[in-house]
Amino acid sequence: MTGSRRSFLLRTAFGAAFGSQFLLALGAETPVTPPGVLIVSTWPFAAPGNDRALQALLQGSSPLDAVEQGVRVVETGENSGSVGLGGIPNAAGVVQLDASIMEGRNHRAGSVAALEGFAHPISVARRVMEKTPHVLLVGEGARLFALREGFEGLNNDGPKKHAAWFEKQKSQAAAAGAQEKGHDTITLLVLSENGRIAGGCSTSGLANKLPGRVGDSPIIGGGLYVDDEVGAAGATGRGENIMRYCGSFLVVEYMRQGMAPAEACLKVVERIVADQPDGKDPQVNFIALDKQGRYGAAGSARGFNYCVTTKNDKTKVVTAPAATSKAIRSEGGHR
Ligand code: SD4
Repeated sequence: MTGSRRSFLLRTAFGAAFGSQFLLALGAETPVTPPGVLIVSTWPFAAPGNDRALQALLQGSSPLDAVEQGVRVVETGENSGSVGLGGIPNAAGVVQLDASIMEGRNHRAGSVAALEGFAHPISVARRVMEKTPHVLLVGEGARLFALREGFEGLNNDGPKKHAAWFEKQKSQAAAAGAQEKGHDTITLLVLSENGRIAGGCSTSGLANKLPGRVGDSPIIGGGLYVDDEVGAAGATGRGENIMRYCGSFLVVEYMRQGMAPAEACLKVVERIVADQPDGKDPQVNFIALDKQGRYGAAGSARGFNYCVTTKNDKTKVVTAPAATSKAIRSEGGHR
């Protein structure tokens, strides 16, 4: 069955059973009343970030400022998943953070990966975008750049812990693979009244990951993609299963072909699910908005909730539809 046919059937079935309110809750076809201000983000813990981003937009800030301010709130917030100060250590016991930021008007983007010793990787990512000719800085280079730019550092005992971990590995048969215990990412997308779009992403990634492991979040097109001509998309979940499909870029490209955000997210999730040889849940989730002010999301399993804010509505938590493919044997999200 094609994605659009499946989504048509889903819409018809849900519509008949629950009426149009439920369709709205799924972020289906209804655009926000123009002129649109729309903020969409991953997971309920992002709600304070949406509120901050809305406040910034209403005060006349750019979508890029709104994204940065919104993500920063979550990077310092309590119960913010594995974001910013809540970052979960890697196998060496060191927190390494990934983040990206992107503007849809001109496709400017900045990222940092495996950054140690800073609470706000989103701001360092923005500085990479604005102050360097590069898009992505990693590891020690990113850390030195952040220091040079005057960002306030946290206590960083990473080098000592890394050395101890690598020493220990030598006496063991093989380096341990990344053991996942829990992880969360904030991805926050903003559409402003004048139709400009921006997005940001921030996380420590997988718990107990190998030192130096980089997830999808700082990879433009993987964890985030923004294009004012179309819309924006972002991801959360197992980064390896997001970036090897260029997941967020693919969502935006499906929207460019005419799909609504909800349909485009589901289409990408279904493609990834169908490609898993072991039939296991790939743990991928996407959110998206388009320039008409529509939004949507989808997850490879049940349990993915996201936040939506408009100018007139308070931030609400919406449940994303899950993939329907038989390839998934277990359900329950990845948290
Ligand atoms: C990563 N995608 O580093 C991130 C983790 C995440 O919800 O989103 N968890 O793979």
